[in-house]
Amino acid sequence: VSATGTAPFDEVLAAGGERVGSLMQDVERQLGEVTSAWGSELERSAGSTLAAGGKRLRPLLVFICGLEAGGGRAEREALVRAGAAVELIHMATLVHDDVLDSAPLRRGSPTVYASAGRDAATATGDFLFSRAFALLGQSSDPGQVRVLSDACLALARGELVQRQDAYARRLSVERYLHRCELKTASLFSAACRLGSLASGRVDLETETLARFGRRIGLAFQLLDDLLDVAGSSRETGKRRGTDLLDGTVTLPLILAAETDRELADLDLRDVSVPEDAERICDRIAATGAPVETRRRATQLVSTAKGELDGALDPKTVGLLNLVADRIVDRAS
Ligand code: GRG
Repeated sequence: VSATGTAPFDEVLAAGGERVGSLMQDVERQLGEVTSAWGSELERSAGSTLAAGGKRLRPLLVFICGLEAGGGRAEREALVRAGAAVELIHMATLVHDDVLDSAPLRRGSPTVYASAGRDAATATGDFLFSRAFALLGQSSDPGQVRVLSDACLALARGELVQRQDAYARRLSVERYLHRCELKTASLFSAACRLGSLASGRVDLETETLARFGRRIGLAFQLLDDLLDVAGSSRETGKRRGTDLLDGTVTLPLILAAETDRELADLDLRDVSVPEDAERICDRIAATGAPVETRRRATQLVSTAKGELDGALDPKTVGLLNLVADRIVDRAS
């Protein structure tokens, strides 16, 4: 299993043509301005988070779902603000998540937590979060702010559910999926919804796009959890088994515990060093759980794609299908 970096989505970018490409460039500029205008201390902490890159998948979804928007300056600016706002929220959650997990590495580089400390990292996440809303607040549509704040509520709830379920001995698949919906699918769905709203699509299309985002977001999290168990550190930027060390129970472990007695009796509190976590990853990999996790993610993706057919213009459908396929490829 490998996570092949940003390259798969570069292909989507190329297929999106000049318009999507230039919107993505504008987002990078907008993200750069967010930190550079606010003092050297912050530029150092938040700037490093920005410089570490990332796939920029959520703004890409905003722009694909916003393809119908007019080409005028106001429409472009509204789309770029929405794309940057979604990415800023995503980055805020990563910075906060790394504080909560005391994580040393993110995207192959030291986390803000590791380089600047807990307090500075918490403040950096708060800053990124606030800038997202300041940007989106410039939009004339209060509905967009509501979409983003609903997604943020879901993200925070997802984190709380994850804390509540940490080290759980028996976690149901339903409870796990509920957490993934909240902590990941909600922001994918919001990205699609924001692009759709900015381009003035009718409600039916917006709902179709939001559902698509939710399904591929859920698949994305399942595969992300699979990569934590079965991905190579060279490609994920971190060691295998970090979730196990944090006490986070994910689908590969839940499914593996159905057939492996030792895993069923496992208490994650006893897993305290990376070597132990990697040994458990090997044990999970020896069951059918990774294949079943991938099967479920692939199923979600094909349902998501199936619902687009005939519901939207062919160009949007083609690009969204490509995003969906590349999400699956990332962990194959
Ligand atoms: C700041 C609103 C707010 C809430 C904080 C910490 C927290 C509550 C929520 C955690 C949410 C979280 C970290 C979900 C994981 C989502 C995920 C799969 C991240 C990885 O996304 P990629 O692979 O990252 O798109 P890159 O690095 O490519 O940008």
